[in-house]
Amino acid sequence: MNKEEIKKDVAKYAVDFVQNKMIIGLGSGSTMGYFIEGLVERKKRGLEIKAVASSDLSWNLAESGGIEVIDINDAPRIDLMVDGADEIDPQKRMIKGGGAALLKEKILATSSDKRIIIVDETKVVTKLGHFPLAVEIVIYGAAATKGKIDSLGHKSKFRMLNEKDFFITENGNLILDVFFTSLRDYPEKDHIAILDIPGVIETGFFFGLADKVIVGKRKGIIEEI
Ligand code: A5P
Repeated sequence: MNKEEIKKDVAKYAVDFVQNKMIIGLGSGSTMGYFIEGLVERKKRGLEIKAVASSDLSWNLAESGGIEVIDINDAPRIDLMVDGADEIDPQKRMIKGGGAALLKEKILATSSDKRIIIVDETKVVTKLGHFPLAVEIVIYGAAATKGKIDSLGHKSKFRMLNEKDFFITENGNLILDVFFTSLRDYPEKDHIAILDIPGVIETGFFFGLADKVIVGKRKGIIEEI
C-alpha cells in the first residue's frame, strides 16, 4: 500500500466512529479529505449529521457532498472531532498546522467532547520536532516577532504563497514555520516560550487533544492507540 492508500484506509476506518445525530468537527488536510468523502458516502446511506469545519476547504468538501455545515457559533456542542496530524509522539502530543489550519483546528479540538486523530505510520515519531512547527502570528511587527522566536535558538521562515507574496491564513494572519535545531525533549516549554511572545496567536503544538489515535500501516494493518 502506498501512503495515499493508507490515508484512505485509515479515514474509512474512522468514519465508522460517527454516530447518527452527531455534530462532527472536521479537521483539515489530505487525510481529512478522504474522511469527508467517507462521511458523504454514509450520509447518502441515511446518516443524519451536522458538521463544523476548521477550514474553507473542509467546509466546501463537506457541503458539496450534501452535509450540512454550521458555523461554530451556532453549534450547541461538538460531539466528535476528527483530524489529521503532522507528527504524533508516544504521549499523543502532536505537531499540526502543515496545512495552516492550526488555529481553527485547536479551537474546534478544545470545544469537542471527543477527538480522534487519523494518521499514516510515517507521522508517528518518538520525539517531536523534525517537522517544522507552524506558528500563527499577527502581521503587525511580524519581523520583530520572528526575531524574538529566532532568539530562542530556533530558525524560522515566513510561509510564502509564491516567491513574492506571504501566505495569509483564513484568519488574516501570517505563518512562521519554526525549524528546531534538535528534536524536542520538552515541547510544552517550547510552546509556552513561543506563545509568550507578543504577536504570536497560536502554535501548532497540540497537547492532550488526541483521545484516540488511529494509525494506518502498510499491508492494510490499522492500529488504535
Ligand atoms: C492542517 O493544518 C494540519 O494540521 C493537518 O492536520 C496535517 O497537516 C495533516 O495533513 P495531511 O493529512 O495532509 O497529512
